[in-house]
Amino acid sequence: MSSKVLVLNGPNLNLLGTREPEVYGDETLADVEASAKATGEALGLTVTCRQSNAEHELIDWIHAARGEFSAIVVNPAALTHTSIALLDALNTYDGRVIEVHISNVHQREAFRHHSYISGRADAVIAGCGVHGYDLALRHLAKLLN
Ligand code: CA2
Repeated sequence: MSSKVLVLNGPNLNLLGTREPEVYGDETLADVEASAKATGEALGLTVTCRQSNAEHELIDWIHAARGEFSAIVVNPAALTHTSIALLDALNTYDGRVIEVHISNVHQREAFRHHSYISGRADAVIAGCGVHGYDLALRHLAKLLN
C-alpha cells in the first residue's frame, strides 16, 4: 500500500485539451493520466487515475481509498471553492493529500482564491500547468519512501 497513489480529477476536467488551452494547456486528460502513470512507475509508485463530474462519486472514491492508497493527488476543480462535503471526505482519509490546480487560481477571479481543501492538504500546487501532477508525485515519492 505504501506505494499506491490515487489521482482524482473533478468536474469538467474530462474536457482538458479541448477548450481554453490558454488557461489549461493543450494536453488531454488521457495525456495527463498516462504521464502520471509513467512518472509514478519511474518513481516506484503505482498510480490509479479517476475523473468524475459528480461530487458523490469523488467522495465515494475517497472513502474507498482508506486502507487502499497511501496518498491522494486531487484536483477538485470548481468543487475546490464550494465543497465542504469533499473536505469532510478528505478528513476521513488518513493518508497524504496533495491539491493540484493547473492554473494559478490566485491570478484569477476572487471566487477561485479560497479553497476548502487546502487546509487539509499536505501540499498545494497551482499554476504549473499539468506538470503540477508530476510535481505532486515527485513530492509524494520523497514523503512515502
Ligand atoms: O486550475 C485548475 O486546475 C482548476 O482546478 C480548474 C477548474 C477551476 O474551476 C478551478 O478554479 C481551477 C476548472 C476545470 C475545468 O476544466 C476545463 C478544462 C478544459 C476546458 C474547460 C474546462
